Amino acid sequence: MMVLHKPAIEQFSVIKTCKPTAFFPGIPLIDLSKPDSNHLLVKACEEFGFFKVINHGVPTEFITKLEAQAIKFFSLPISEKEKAGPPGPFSYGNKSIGPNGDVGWVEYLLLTTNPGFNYQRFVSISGENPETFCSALNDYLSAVKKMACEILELLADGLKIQPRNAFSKLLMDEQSDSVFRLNHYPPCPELQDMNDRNLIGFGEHTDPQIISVLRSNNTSGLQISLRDGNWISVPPDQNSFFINVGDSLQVMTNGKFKSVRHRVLANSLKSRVSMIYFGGPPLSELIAPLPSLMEGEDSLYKEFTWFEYKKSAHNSRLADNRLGLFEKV
Ligand code: GA4
Repeated sequence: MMVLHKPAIEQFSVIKTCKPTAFFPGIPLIDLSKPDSNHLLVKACEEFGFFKVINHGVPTEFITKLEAQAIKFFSLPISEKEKAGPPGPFSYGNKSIGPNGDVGWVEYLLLTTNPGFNYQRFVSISGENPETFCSALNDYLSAVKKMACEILELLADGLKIQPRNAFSKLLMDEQSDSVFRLNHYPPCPELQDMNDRNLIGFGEHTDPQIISVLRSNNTSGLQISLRDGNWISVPPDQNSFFINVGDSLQVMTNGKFKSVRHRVLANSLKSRVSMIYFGGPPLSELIAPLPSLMEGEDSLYKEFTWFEYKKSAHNSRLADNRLGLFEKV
């Protein structure tokens, strides 16, 4: 019998073509230590739904420690990593994203950040003392959540919303339904011979939550879609955080802020490792425009709880316009 040895990439079903774009120089850069940052944040959320923050207050040590743990985990043999669970909510996943057939050139760990969640099942397999992983995770998550809340409070100031914790209290709530994701995009050497073609690491989508805080190593790949629909490449910066407006914040601002469509392309030579905190509200929270932002206008959206939105999101494909179902016609 003849055996065909196709290169792995050709067997892989997610190759898409698109022209590579040069790094975009115009990503809003917000210095959180500056007094005018609230207005710049509002402008960035209106124009891009995306920005980069510096002077963020998250200790470098917390970032490097967790990244080292993540790299260690992803370096394990696949059989070991798979012990962290089949793809599904809150476990290890490889190539398969979400429950509806989406795939990408990525492997990941997806964890809930709810208090009391037992991380041991995921981390005890790294051969390391699970306490090391857990404490790195907890240190990182509390610092990043604090920064996310600071940003949401500055946004409330910039929008003249009272009380200033109108958004941040949803992340601070004990019942906050937030998620944390560690992504590893392995290098794909075959890409070097494929002019003008790219491999999708994580397909285009918007994040359903309120706000997402992303940190990656110095490997490129992240792209965002501008209002005109053009895709631009975000220059990597391992010392900064990138912030995404999520669908829920779009609704709470009655469309004043737009959630950003983004995706990640695989790199031919370097591994990309990213860590993303998705700040979400409690499941029972009604997601609706804040009255002070309505200025006599009607809500653009039907009323729904975060539970309802999340359920609907989990029935959707990654690239779907999830908010479309909740827009008033
Ligand atoms: C996109 C943002 C987060 O990564 C995520 C993703 C979730 C998943 O991986 O399970 C989803 C996706 C994300 C939205 C649509 C559904 C659900 C995959 C998917 C196809 C964890 C989230 O909250 O929503």
